[in-house]
Amino acid sequence: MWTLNPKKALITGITGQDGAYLAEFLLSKGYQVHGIKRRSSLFNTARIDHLYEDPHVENRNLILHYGDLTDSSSIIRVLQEVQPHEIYNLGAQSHVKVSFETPEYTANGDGIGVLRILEAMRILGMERSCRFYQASTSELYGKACEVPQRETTPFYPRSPYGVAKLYGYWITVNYREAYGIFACNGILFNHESPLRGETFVTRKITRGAARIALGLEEKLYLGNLEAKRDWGHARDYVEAMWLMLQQDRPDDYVIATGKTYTVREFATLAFAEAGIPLKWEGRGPEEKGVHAKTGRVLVEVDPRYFRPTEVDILQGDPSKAMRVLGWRPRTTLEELVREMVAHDMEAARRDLVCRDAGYSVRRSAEDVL
Ligand code: NDP
Ligand code: GDR
Repeated sequence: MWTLNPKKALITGITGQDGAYLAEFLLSKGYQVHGIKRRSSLFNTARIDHLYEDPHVENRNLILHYGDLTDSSSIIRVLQEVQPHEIYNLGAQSHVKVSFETPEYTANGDGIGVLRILEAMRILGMERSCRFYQASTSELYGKACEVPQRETTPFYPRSPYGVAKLYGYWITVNYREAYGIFACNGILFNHESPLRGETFVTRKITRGAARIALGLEEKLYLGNLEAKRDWGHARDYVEAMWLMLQQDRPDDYVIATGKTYTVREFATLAFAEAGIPLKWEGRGPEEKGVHAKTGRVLVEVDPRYFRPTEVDILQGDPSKAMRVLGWRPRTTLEELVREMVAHDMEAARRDLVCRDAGYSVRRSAEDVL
């Protein structure tokens, strides 16, 4: 619902998974939501198309601006034009494996990009009028020296992505201390949803399981099955971002479920949910997931998906966020898997109809993720 002088939020990365959930959440709270999107040769707003409003209509609540975190001038221009009360910096090259291929680009967007926004706030004299949220990450813990990880656990990032985000974390703390900006780091552990990018492991698995179940594909290739992650639902996590900016004092918070599972366990749940139960045979790179009844090989390990340096175990301790923000994770892993598999079964059914009608169906152009 549109009101006079609504609170204005600016989201970088609005076209991503979290941007879409956060935009929907803030709109439901009565915000006018502005988003920065990058120019792309294809439409890139699929995740927020349901929120889209005709640009010819006045008093819109969702407004998109072209910009890029690697381009200071665009950041300054959008901030000046919008004069937001809250900025959520979600934009990033967010794929850990890709960051090994594009380390400098990742450092520029994910590290210096944070500085560009904070400097823009200073240049425009917005230190007191605007609050800032930085999308920090459990990847900061990397080779963690304690489990579960909490706000006080030392950082030891294990990828160019993690190192770039380390800069983003500390520049946010520094601008809070140096200039009194209300700036918070949300140290979010992995969070997933049907909107998750298809090359992150959970979505790769739920999509793969659905397509194998319907006969669109034969097999799924994965990397390190031993990696353990603390997986929550993105819908729950965007609420924590907002809560951080509604407090009396700015601070940094771990957001996690407190539980951890291996990639193998996630795959077992997802394939069972898709109606093709798995059992595991062999060890290491020879390990295979076979159909529990027919013995057909459905999952194989391919070392090309291994990372040069891996993060073995992430498990967060969200007790500070629970105590101070009153936040709790609402979705169990089983519920998350069910929702993702149901979504991907539906998408696979659509592809099946197209294939049977003679249209070509895209498999996936990704071969190293
Ligand atoms: P996505 O990869 O789904 O979305 C990233 C968004 O950033 C997209 O909108 C993308 O645009 C945009 N983007 C990328 N590069 C730039 C750039 N140079 N300038 C402007 N925008 C850019 O990530 P998520 O939604 O999953 O994550 C949101 C944020 O939270 C990221 O910063 C991520 O690193 C961080 N994070 C995520 C976690 C998770 O488990 N999901 C956990 C902890 C932190 P386009 O659509 O054009 O590619
Ligand atoms: P992550 O997420 O690196 O934790 O970063 P991802 O889902 O890519 O990997 C999780 C774990 O699964 C292992 N793995 C595979 N990963 C991918 N992508 N593809 C595979 O085939 C595969 N097989 C095994 C990985 O090695 C890893 O251990 C995500 C991103 O959203 C970051 O932006 C965010 O900061 C962190 O979560 C918290």
